[in-house]
Amino acid sequence: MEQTSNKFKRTTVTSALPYANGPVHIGHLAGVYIPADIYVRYLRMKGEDVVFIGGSDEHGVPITIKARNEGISPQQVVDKYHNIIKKSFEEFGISFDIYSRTSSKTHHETASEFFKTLYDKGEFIVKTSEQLYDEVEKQFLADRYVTGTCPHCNNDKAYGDQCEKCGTSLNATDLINPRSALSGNVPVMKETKHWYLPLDKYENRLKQWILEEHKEWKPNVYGQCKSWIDQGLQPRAVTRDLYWGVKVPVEGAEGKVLYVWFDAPIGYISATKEWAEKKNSEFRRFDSAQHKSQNSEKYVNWETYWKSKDTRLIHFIGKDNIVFHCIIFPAMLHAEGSYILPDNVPANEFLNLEGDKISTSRNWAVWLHEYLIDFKGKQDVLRYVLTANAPETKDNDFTWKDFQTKNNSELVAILGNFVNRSLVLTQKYFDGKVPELNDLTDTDKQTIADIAVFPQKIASALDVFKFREALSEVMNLARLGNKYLADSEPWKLFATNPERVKTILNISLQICANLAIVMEPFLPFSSATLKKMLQFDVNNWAAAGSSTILAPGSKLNTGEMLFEKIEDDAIVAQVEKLNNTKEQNAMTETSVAPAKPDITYEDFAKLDIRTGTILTAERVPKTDKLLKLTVDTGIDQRTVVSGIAANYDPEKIIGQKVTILVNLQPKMLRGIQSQGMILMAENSKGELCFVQQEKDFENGAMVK
Ligand code: B3M
Ligand code: ZN
Repeated sequence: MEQTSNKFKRTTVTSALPYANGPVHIGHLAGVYIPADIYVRYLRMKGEDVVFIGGSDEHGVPITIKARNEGISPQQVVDKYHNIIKKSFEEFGISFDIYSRTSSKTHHETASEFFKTLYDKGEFIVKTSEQLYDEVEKQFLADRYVTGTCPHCNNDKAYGDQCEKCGTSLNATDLINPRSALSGNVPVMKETKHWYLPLDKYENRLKQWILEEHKEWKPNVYGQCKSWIDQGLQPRAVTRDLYWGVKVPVEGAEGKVLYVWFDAPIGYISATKEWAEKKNSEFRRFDSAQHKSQNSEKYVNWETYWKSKDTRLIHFIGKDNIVFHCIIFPAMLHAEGSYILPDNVPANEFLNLEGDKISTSRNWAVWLHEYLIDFKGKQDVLRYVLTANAPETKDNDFTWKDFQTKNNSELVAILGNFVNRSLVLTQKYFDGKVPELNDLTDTDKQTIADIAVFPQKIASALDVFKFREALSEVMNLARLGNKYLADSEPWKLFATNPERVKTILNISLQICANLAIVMEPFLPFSSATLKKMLQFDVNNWAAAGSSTILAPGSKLNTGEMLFEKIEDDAIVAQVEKLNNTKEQNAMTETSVAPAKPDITYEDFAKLDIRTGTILTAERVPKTDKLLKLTVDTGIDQRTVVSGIAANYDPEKIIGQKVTILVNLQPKMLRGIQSQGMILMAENSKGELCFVQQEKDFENGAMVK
């Protein structure tokens, strides 16, 4: 058995436990589950000892709120979504060794014991504080149970922990006009007692461990950790006044449960226990059926996967979970004392959808279970697009147009086309049998040498969690195949030199076999189809790189296609679905448009915005909306076509002070060249107003 490195004998891979208050969407897949699955499949192909843990996060306030809104119990909510999520992961080929859930008995026991251990060791501090309380419902209000007006954007439906309009995180006490989401009553302040994990006490250890010993972590992860640590760590409450969750197992804690972020990561441990139990009971059943003694070697012990120094622990998560996995959970494990800490936490940034933040509550998402129906059998297309576009170093955008392009011009035109040509030609010339290899030309030799280096190139990228790069190398191997075929033109040679064609097709088919192996972690369904076409069954990374995988004379299975073109109507249907969502949201949402994804300062600094004055204005003939303006920008006097005619009469805005973007690429509008854009504010009713200056500055002053 090969080893990860000298230091490690096995790997425990966890993927964030999705909240069971909604289905899984493409953001989850791109950020967490696809990279985790690629990584695990790759390790398995290398023969490594790896366990892949997943499960539903079934506690927390959002679940109780959903239950209340729908008039069902929290258990009914989590049952419903756990089943949808689990089934869609299975169909999508996320190859968990176990997909568990935090409402399981094992989990309740495990989380409870964990708390008890820390409690008995005296690791917690107890504090009494004042929290918002609903006197009608006789209940303390978690932040999510308080709504009110956001002090930043005036959204009157902000939650006590966050405003979903402007994205600011809040404390319930920040809200203007706070109300209980339960009764609508104004809450009062009341004393309550909670247990805190003193993160400050572990600060030095965490600092040393992350900032000194894990400089290799991804910059986005390392940077977030550093900023948390630099700000100084504070004790964190790990209990809540709530009825839904793992009961706090000590005296004087009636009516309290463990904070969901305390119990959820312990869910990884509980799931590992369940996996080991299940595996061992299968072994036991097998051994007793065979009348064998219970051979200890193959039996697994969950503790090895969490406590052995030669185990490597890796958490796949999204960026909003970094602090919990890099600071709080490690602090818990450290305080407990017998656990290893994660070796790496390759967190991803966010994936946006058609330019907007993905949002479960606003239904702005591509849901996995729906995709699996709308694009039946096309799991690998989504796996491909989300990996090629993975938000590894920055937020990225998913668009349906790009999905179609990546399928049609990459999967179909490069990978599928190469495989198809190799098989069709072999069918045509050699009755679908792998031809033998004859004398090699220099090009053949070079191609064989090139094939040999791909597995290592792909592996080096995977080893450092660069999944996009690894996938692009897989495609480069297909490109190599296409180029080899195109350059050697076997179709022109067959009449005069069939022996030469045998060699060319043998090498092409060996490239196909190599592709079938190295694409398995990324595109497991297509890899299986390709192996069936090539009639071989090797799932071993070490076999890749060879140019003698397929034996001459062996029969191929033609007639199948790896990928098919996606037509416009399928894409139009998806875009329409999103447009419907947008319309529905516009009807229910008040005033403010949702926040756009973050940009960098560099992005902003590219804009050259100036103060200016409108010198002339006239209607553009045959349009309702357009005015042709001459604007003095301080730099020059120029023509700008502006869509404000519905709101402003041309005569009335001559002399108007404006703010103008001057370095927008000129554009022809109704035969007039427009140079720049006047900045306008638009409210929810579609009314416009000028963005004005408070003082009368000269034209050309820069807006920064
Ligand atoms: N359920 C948050 C999330 O889905 C949370 C992750 C738990 S991982 C232990 O983003
Ligand atoms: Zn806000």
